[in-house]
Amino acid sequence: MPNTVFITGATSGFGLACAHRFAEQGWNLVFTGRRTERLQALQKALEPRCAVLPLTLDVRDTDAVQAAVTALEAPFDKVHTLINNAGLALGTEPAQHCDLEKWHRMIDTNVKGLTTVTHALLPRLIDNGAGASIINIGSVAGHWPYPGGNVYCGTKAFVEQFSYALRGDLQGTGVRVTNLAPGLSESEFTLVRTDGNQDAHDALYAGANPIQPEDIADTCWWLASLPPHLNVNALELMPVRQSFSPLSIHRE
Ligand code: NDP
Ligand code: 8X3
Repeated sequence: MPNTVFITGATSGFGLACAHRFAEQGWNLVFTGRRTERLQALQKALEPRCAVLPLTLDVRDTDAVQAAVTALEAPFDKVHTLINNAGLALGTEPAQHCDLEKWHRMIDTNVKGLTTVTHALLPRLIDNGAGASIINIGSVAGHWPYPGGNVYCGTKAFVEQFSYALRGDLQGTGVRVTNLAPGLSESEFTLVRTDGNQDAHDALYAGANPIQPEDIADTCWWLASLPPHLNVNALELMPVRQSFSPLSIHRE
């Protein structure tokens, strides 16, 4: 019986690429997102190759997440890998000019949504035992703060620390946990962050040879298919053209 992967946020970017990557390997797929038409298109593209279950789901809706996980039936009931990917950044303004509603939306999605999905799926992952994996999509923003990152950086720092603590709790169950922290990656991320500003998207990625969603999908596949005695605790990836900058000093 093929393994099952549960991917949140599979309507674009990393999650979509992961769906294709795991389908190529013949895994059963449960994939989620809010945009039903995109989930249906993905189902159509993958179905001949593997068993798929598209779920229109907002990870902020706790009841809906719990109900969807409770309702999982064979061949999707045993979940071998969870890719906690659904997430977003909203805005690049300094904290003092930010919209509180956007801050709350990031926390509700990146922190509460991710923990809700994890909580719901833990019993099934533990049931699977050795070799099961939780891959949490953190970010370089989780430990490299930058101006305008404010709450987004905070949510990804949560993902990192939650991943380590979860790993501690899961000691003895065989379930692995990884904080996968990508840097600059080309997806719909910047369009979402800037309210659909195509110029901002184009300017950010121009000439930077950024990470592509397929790179992250390959990495997730590598993590999920490692021998069951190995756990990658943390993995930070950047494009070669992205690096560090000096600390800033304000002088009077
Ligand atoms: P995309 O915007 O391309 O994809 C985001 C996905 O998350 C979409 O499928 C979207 O689906 C889903 N999503 C967002 N909000 C919700 C919600 N409330 N409920 C369910 N699904 C939701 O961006 P990326 O692929 O780049 O981002 C994926 C993850 O990677 C995010 O967690 C992001 O923070 C992280 N990341 C991104 C980096 C980058 O530079 N791009 C770098 C490091 C980390 P839908 O809108 O249909 O609900
Ligand atoms: C996305 C990467 O540097 O834009 O998580 O915050 S960054």
